Amino acid sequence: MKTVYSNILNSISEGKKGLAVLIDPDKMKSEGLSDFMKKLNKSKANLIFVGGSIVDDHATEILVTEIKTYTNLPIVLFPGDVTQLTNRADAVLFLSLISGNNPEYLIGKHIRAVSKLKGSNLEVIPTGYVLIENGKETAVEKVTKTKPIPRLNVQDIVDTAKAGELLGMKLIYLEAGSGALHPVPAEIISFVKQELKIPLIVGGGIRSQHQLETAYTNGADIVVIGTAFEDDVSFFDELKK
Ligand code: 1GP
Repeated sequence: MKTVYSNILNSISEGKKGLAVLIDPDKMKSEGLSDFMKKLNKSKANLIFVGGSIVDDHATEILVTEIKTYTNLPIVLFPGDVTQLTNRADAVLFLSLISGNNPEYLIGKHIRAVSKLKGSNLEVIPTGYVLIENGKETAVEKVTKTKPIPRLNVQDIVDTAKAGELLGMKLIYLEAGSGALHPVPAEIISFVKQELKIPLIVGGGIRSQHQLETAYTNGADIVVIGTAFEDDVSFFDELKK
């Protein structure tokens, strides 16, 4: 059953905020997964994103299969490349990097994904991915060879997100980048949210309960956190159910 997107919409209509834990197959070691998942299961997290900028072939499939043995939470691929697609997950964010001008990440990789998605049960969720400057160069920037939108260019960011919605995307993801020095500023989240009718995801550099709440109160429907949990698994304790 392809229910990930409809569940996101239902949660929003019930006034519930989402928390997605991002697990990078390149960084998560198999021996640490059991403890990590125990903590995750006791936390408020309601989605698991799996992906990274640079991931070995098959590492995603192996990790997703292992994660499934610990949880029933939906597993959503957040792929940096076509090689990360696996049928074992529930859904995939079909990301188009609309803040950049690299055709490979706007449409190129998507074309190559089609043959892999044919006959697959993955729920495909078209997502406009908007990279915002955070104070340092991030992996996304290096890998995609695109520049983030400067954080002071608020109108550009708002218009980019809105253009994604008008193109028919079902989610907008405002990304400061993994391990960002500064998360997406509150006012940017707020201005983007005011323009959008589709759900808004915010991620990158969120390391505290306060930053999480700030993103929520300014309009994020789902917040994505990866690095803070990787660095210190006890952060889950602050976000218990
Ligand atoms: C990165 O938005 C995600 O793509 C999460 O970022 O690792 O900084 O939490 P962090």
